[in-house]
Amino acid sequence: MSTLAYIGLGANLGDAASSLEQAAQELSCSNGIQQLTLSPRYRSTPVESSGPDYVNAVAAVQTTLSAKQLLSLLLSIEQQHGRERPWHNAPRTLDLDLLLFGSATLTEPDLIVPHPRMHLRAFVLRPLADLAPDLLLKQGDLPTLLATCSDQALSPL
Ligand code: PH2
Ligand code: MG
Ligand code: MG
Repeated sequence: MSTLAYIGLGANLGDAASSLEQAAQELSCSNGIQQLTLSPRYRSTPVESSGPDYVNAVAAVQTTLSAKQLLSLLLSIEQQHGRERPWHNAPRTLDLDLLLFGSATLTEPDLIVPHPRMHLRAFVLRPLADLAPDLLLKQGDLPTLLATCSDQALSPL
């Protein structure tokens, strides 16, 4: 069985734009990933975070992995890119967040899906809307949610 999942990509240390490209490439070549579409990339001001501007994008993947297996894969790719976690929301070389996994809702200590803050973040909603303009989240449609975070600076890269 194959599931359509959405993954948020972000980085604000090192060559963030190429880290995102490489991570998408690595993900698309991984076992259990059948298809990957990467959104356009955006530059965004840190939201409840610090350091340089971020580069953000979203990937849509078709996967035969379980949500847990996909999460492990994302963490291993972050590790390969030297991800460190010195404090909460610290600047990072690569962040890969599982946003949506089909229509699943999961509440586990290490994995909450849909991502609990995705509806509040323009750097997720904007690239997600590029891939899936008609997507409906529990909190509303993407244009309406985007309008509520129009104060978050975001520009096409
Ligand atoms: N990620 C965060 C916190 N804040 N801000 C921007 N602009 N982009 C991010 O990817 C981001 C953030 C937590 O993962
Ligand atoms: Mg994140
Ligand atoms: Mg993360």
